[in-house]
Amino acid sequence: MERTFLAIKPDGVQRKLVGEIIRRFETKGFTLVGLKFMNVSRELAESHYGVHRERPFFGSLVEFITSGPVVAMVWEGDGVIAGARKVIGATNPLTAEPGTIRGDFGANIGRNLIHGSDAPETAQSEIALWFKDEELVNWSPTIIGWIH
Ligand code: FUP
Repeated sequence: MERTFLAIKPDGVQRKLVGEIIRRFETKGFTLVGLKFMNVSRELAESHYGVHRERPFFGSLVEFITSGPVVAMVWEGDGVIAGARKVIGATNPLTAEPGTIRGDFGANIGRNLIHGSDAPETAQSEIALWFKDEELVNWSPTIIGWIH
């Protein structure tokens, strides 16, 4: 079963959107397998956004993600990597479709509420970066098998 890494960023936490955001993935039918509320070290932030190291916004991105606590999560489900990105919406909340998290609640590309892995390779490396194996819960809600 596919897994992805999602993180509610400091703006989502400060705006009290944690419950609303988690609800959207739950009601979609994805399964929560890892969750922690944490401050992000500069080292973790720089590794997580390493691909953007040369971009002009790298400094402010690291500053922002370390500015307050985040909700780090691992979710599981068929097609969850692309599916969660659909629920999240486009990177820029101003162009994100209504009905998506960023489209409904965001107004600024630098404050776009949530991160979601963009491909199987990044999902795997981000899960390993943010979570230890023993922090992930192997379980299935589909005992009677009607979702998947
Ligand atoms: P996404 O995968 O949608 O989170 O977007 P990216 O990986 O392309 O960008 C990572 C973060 O960098 C975004 F969440 C917001 C920030 N960013 C900017 O601040 N300015 C930009 O021009 C592009 C991205």
